[in-house]
This record gives sequence, C-alpha cells and structure tokens, in this order.
Amino acid sequence: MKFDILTLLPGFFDSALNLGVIGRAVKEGTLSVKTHDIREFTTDTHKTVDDAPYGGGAGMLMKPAPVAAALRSVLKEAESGKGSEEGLLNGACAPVVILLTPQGVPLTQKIVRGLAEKERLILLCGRYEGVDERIRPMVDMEISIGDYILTGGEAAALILLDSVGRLIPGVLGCSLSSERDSFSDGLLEGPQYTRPELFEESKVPDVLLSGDHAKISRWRRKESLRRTMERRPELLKGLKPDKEDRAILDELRAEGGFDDFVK
Ligand code: 4G4
Repeated sequence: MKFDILTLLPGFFDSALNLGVIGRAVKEGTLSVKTHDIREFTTDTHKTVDDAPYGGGAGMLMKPAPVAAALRSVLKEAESGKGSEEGLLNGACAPVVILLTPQGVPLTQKIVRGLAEKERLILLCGRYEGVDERIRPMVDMEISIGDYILTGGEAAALILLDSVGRLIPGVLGCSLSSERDSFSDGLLEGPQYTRPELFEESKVPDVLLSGDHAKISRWRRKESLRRTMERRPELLKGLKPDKEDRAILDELRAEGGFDDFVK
C-alpha cells in the first residue's frame, strides 16, 4: 500500500513514520509513504501558499494553484507507474484522493476497511482556515476524524494512515490481531490482564486462569457485551446476536440496568 501526503509541513510526519509498527512496515517496504511539500509547487519568488478569503473575514486560505499542481504531479506519477508495483495502465487501481476536513464523512472502522483495499491513497492536508473551494472537485472523498477542529489536516492524515496501515497484511505481527480487536465485530473489547496475577490487592479473574477455553471465550464475550452496553449502547444496534449472545444478554439484563438495549 502506498500513501502520498500533500502537506505544507512534511516534517510533521518524521517521527510517526519511523516509530513502532508503522515505522517497521515502512522500513520493510510493506507500506510506502512519501510526503510532498506543497510549497515546492509554488511559482512565485516568495513561494506563497496562502491568501485572504474573498468577501473578507478573518484568517487565510490555501491558494488553489500550488495544491492543484502538487496533486496533479502525484497523479501523473501514479499513472506512469512509478512508486507503485505496475502503474495504472497495467491494471493497478486509480489512487483515491482524500481531503482531511471537519466537513468530511466521519471516519469509521468500516471506511478504514474499505480504504485498506485500495493500493494508493493520496492524503491532502489543509492548513490555515482550509482550502479554496475549487480544490474540492479534485478530491474523491472528504474525511473527518471527528467533530473537533485541528490546526491542520496532518494529524488527521496520520490517524487515517495508522488505522488503514495496520490492516495491510504483514504490518501487524499476527494477522489475527487486527480482526480480533475492538470494532472488528462492532463491539468494545472487555477487560484484559497480564502478569502479575495479583497487582496492588487486585486479582486477575479466576476464569482466565482456569485453562477452560470455552469458558474463557464465553466470559470474554460477556464482558465485551457488558462494556459495550455500559459505554456505547448505540453500537449494539448493529449486533446480530446468535443464540449464545442472546443468552448472555439475558444474563446481563438480569444482572441489571440495561433494559433499553437490544430486543
Ligand atoms: C480543511 C478545511 C481535519 C482542513 C478546514 C482538518 C479537523 C479535521 C482544515 C480545516 C482540520 C478533522 C482549519 C478547520 C484543517 N481540523 N476533524 N483542520 N480547518 O478531521
């Protein structure tokens, strides 16, 4: 999977792309990430990337021309096949251009899964008060990482890259761990424990030490459902409970407090 990041702050990504699971995947070549400095696509002597909004008002906007030139440069390279395995003419799928913006579609694990199927993502990061409206038709999707404002799209792009990158085969050590975690089935993870067995008067639940794997699985499922009911009851709307889930949900209801959730 290849990521191209269009930004005014390429240095923003230096540490994140060299550390941890993503850093290793980049070093091994499982993920390829290239930053492109939008300022390098200016044509004036002062390398101007921002300007005041027409109609007046506070703040500045990103000028459209450097953004458009940066985008076209990356798209042209993708078409020629450089930086991807074969190039567009040899059957590769077209890169998806994504603008990170508070006005975008809210990012979910479902969207993350869809993006992980693409072979190339181009992430456009806005600064100042945002980008000129005429850039919008040049992007395929607008994505928001949540209902809050950042000083730029870079932090949002990193979150998108991290969430998509970890689903690419070979990025996580164990291929099962991305399927097993929170949201793979739309539920929250229950409590988890590691050594020691006793930590500051608090003991690991006996069932986890029992060696009875059927019992452990059922306990984990119950705690996952309990935590989801307590913290994110709206997530249970998407649950398709099997017979065992129904039995567990009945138990949780009997234990009290959750009458409103799930039929
Ligand atoms: C584009 C338009 C994304 C980019 C406006 C980006 C929050 C998110 C930006 C802006 C961002 C998000 C300056 C508001 C950069 N803030 N929630 N800031 N702003 O995904």
